[in-house]
Amino acid sequence: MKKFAVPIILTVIFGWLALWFTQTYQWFPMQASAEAVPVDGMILLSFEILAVVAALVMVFFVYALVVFRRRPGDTADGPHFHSHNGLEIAWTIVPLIIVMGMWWHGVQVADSMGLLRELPSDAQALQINVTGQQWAWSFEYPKQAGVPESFSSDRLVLPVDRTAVFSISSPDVMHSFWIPEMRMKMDAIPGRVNKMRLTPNKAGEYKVRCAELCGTDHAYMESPVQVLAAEGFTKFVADNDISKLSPEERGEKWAKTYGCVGCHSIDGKKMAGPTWKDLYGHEVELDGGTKVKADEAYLKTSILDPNSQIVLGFKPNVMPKTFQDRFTKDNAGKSFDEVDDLIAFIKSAKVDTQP
Ligand code: HEC
Ligand SMILES: [Cu+2]
Repeated sequence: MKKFAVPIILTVIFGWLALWFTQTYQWFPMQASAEAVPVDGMILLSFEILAVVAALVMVFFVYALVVFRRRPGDTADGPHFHSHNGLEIAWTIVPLIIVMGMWWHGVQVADSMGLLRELPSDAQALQINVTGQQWAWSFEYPKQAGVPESFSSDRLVLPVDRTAVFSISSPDVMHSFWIPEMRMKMDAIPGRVNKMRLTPNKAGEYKVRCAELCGTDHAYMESPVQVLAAEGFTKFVADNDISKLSPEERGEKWAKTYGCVGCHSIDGKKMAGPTWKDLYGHEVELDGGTKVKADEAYLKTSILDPNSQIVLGFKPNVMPKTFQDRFTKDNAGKSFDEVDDLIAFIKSAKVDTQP
């Protein structure tokens, strides 16, 4: 036993140092949701266990390298050892128990967040439909307590301390909905709706990011998140009352909520799609050489049937072909036409008068 005294003392010292570092270092961004606490607890617990295991392995490893190194002139074989059954059983059973414990803890946390089975629905919870598409997020607030009329937004605004249930989907490829400060992350998968619940508990400004590589502009696929006190949220709902907007203002809103702005600029910048600046009333050169005038009819066809005319220098099948369906589905019983509104907005992206 005496020959193990030094490595054991070293292990205790280094294990303690590693543990101290793990607990002192700021690993995480701020905690802005109730879920952040158990998530961080789980990560920290595994870091702590890893710190102790790393100290144990590294100390014995370095100790053996140094103390049992071959001395000059020593050409003999080392002494022969037999394995030690007690030790082997111990280092199989102990890690097994630790890993099973971590697994059970993880299962409990996942279940408490409603990831393993559908939780009983919470009447107070705010329901929000999230769409991730190439390369923008949009948020639809269906009619419910506190939301007299459904509306959509390119910003995610949440009341503080009220649970929000997100129904997340995608019309094109896989994306992943993630607000780092709130920890939880959920994939947006075409053809299905994934649910995630979060209770933001700190007012402030955050960002939704896309955490699943989804094409050219994946890195820019982020949207602002605002967590507001209850009055601020009520005001946000009132500001989104569509009946108060002009067609042009509505068009700007659609361009954001339907993610057009992820591919089209109004300031001349070339993105995945052509800019809308100076588009209306001007000639557009199409793939194949024909020229057409960008009048209302042309814009309408471009929006509803994007593949019918491809602008020179751009690719077909980039612009989604699903807008017609989404407009009808989202705004049933509406008194406006999204396409007319969008055209009004595109028309407003005129030449600026600067020299
Ligand atoms: C994923 C990227 C993407 C999104 C999102 C997108 N578009 Fe496009 N759009 C394109 C591309 C690429 C083209 C050029 C190829 C073509 O003509 O189809 C285009 C072409 C157009 C044109 C013709 C432009 C011109 O210069 O002649 C219009 C108008 C248009 N889009 C409107 C919209 C509207 C309105 C939306 C939102 C409801 C939208 N787009 C969403 C990529 C996109
Ligand atoms: Cu994405």
